[in-house]
Amino acid sequence: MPDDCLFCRIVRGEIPVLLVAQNDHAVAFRDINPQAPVHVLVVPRRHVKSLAEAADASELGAIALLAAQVARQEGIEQGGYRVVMNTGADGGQSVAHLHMHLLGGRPMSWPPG
Ligand code: DGP
Repeated sequence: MPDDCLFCRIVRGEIPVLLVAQNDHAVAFRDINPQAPVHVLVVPRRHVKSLAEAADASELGAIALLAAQVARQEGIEQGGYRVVMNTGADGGQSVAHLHMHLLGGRPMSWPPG
């Protein structure tokens, strides 16, 4: 739990966010720079740098299930949505604390940029 990790600080409540949901393993809050009508980040409470360093299947499962719960809460389950885990430099990861993007509320294109 590095003192200077942005998402650790958010998990500890040191930086205000629009909280959407939480469980024992993960916290969901609105992205500061939304790329879709619904854009929520789901992060583990525990510091994990990225998916490449993840080793706890129940923690990863909790993140994915919280994203699905938020999709239901936000009313985008029926229309569909996208989850993304940018990982490392080529993956476009800018915050070094594992996070899942939940994006929805509009049609998504493929391939991503
Ligand atoms: P990524 O590029 O995949 O590492 O995504 C990081 C996301 O984090 C990016 O979409 C913007 C978001 N973000 C960065 N700083 C903050 C912040 O202080 N608050 C919130 N709510 N989101 C942030």
